[in-house]
Amino acid sequence: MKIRKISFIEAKSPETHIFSKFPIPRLGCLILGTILKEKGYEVKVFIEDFDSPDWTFVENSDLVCISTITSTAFRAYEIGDKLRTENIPVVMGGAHPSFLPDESLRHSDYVVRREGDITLPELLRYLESGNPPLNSIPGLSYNDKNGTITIHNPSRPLIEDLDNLPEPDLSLIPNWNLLNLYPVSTSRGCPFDCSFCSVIEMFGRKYRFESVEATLRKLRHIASISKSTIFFVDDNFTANKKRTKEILRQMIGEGIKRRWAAQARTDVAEDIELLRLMTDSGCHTLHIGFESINPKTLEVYNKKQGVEEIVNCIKVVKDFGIHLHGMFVIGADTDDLNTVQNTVDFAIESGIDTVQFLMLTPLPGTRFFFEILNSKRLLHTDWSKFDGHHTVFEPTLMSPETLHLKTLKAMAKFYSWEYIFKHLFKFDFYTMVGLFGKKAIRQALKESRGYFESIGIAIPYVNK
Ligand code: B12
Ligand code: SF4
Repeated sequence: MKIRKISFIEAKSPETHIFSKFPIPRLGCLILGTILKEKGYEVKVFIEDFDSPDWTFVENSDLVCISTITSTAFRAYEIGDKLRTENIPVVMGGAHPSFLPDESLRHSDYVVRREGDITLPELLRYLESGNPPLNSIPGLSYNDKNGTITIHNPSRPLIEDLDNLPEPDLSLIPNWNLLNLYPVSTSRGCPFDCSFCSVIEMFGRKYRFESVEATLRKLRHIASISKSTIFFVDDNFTANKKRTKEILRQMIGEGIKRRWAAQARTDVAEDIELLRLMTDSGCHTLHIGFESINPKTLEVYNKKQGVEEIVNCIKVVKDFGIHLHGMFVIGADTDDLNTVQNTVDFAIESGIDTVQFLMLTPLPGTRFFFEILNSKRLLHTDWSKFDGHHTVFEPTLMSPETLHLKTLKAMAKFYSWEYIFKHLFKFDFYTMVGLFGKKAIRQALKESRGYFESIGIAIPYVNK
């Protein structure tokens, strides 16, 4: 089979989330698209959250590659089903197909499990020349010729040297320069092991990072082509502080002073030199998974961080003038109604700039998923609701409706009019997040009754 044109689609969720208005592509489609472009294919990447795909290009492609997480899986399947009726081969990858490949294979021809950087080019070689044979490609799942037996080839070891990967070419996305945030990845994996997180199963607990020089090469290039805020999508940008400091020192030294944001843990507050370098190099916001202010829940999550560290982190980071986006996950078996209320009161009092109160979600591939499955507490498998904004399992100390409504109301309490007015004079990206957050929560509250009715739970009332 001759392959020339390839489309990548990052499927979108039918539901809105706090960042819906400010889409950031995941880097999967972009890295894979760049690898294939460098091999001479004509590639386009469509991020549905950002813009609707050019269906003429897609339907004239020789191969369509779809990336999906759990909440976007049904949309990915809808696209896969449609294209396969047009006899276009479909490959799926990402966090959801990696853990439920049998399900994804009902809507695609091939599933690439976990990292696709080597597996996908090998699959292309097979499709074009029959070599290497399908059964020798690690990390690949597919159905046999009759479509009766599903074959899962052994897993592929994770990539050792990230420096061998190309810089993702954002221009593969039509109108890419309209994106507010420019995603950059400098590492993969996370040394921690939180019970609800799928990153470790996907990318491993070994923290793999590219060399300082490779990161700097990317940053120099980005600085020359885009003015957008850089968002380091690494799960923990400061897991190796010595390396992070070196990157920041060089950014400052070379004058690559850009506004940037990153994900980190509370331990950033223990390193004043690091925080100083962050401020001096343009750090605007740190996204930190505080997860809970209930000490028992932090233990259940295996977060390896205490409430004192959270309190200290907020104070120290804010003293450095860095904005904080705090992420909290509510609904552990140790959480009750008071936890929800205490969490929002804490977030307001502590001065965190923006928050996400996510409902604990059993994501396929995680320890928590198996725990909920085995204890038969999963309410349904409508994956579109596995987005942290819906309760999809039976909590222990609250009803599902209580967890759902009270968490949404906690978000509404945080993004109050008082909050909006306080931030209005800045009118920056985070004011916009606040404004949009308020609107999205109101909508989510409105839809709550319909959601619970659809799963056979009647809720008596939903007030504003
Ligand atoms: C940046 C980010 C965001 C951004 C942008 C999200 C977006 N466009 O979806 C923001 C902050 C908005 C966000 C929001 C959410 N996120 Co988020 N996010 C990430 C993060 C940190 C980095 C993504 C990234 O670029 N990774 C690096 C690239 C290289 O990895 P990749 O895209 O997965 O691609 C590799 C493989 O998966 C595979 N692959 C991927 N696609 C394909 C396709 C084909 C055809 C092939 C062959 C291979 C392949 O090959 C790639 C290269 O090796 C990940 C964690 C992580 N480490 O991935 C979480 C992560 C993706 N998010 C997650 C979640 C749950 C969410 C939310 C639902 C909740 C929330 N946190 O608010 C929302 C939903 C957003 C939506 N799309 O609807 C989960 C998803 C797990 C799951 N099973 O669903 C993750 C894995 C984090 C976690 N803790 O578990 N997120
Ligand atoms: S939640 Fe964060 S710290 Fe915990 S395992 Fe996942 S990426 Fe690592």
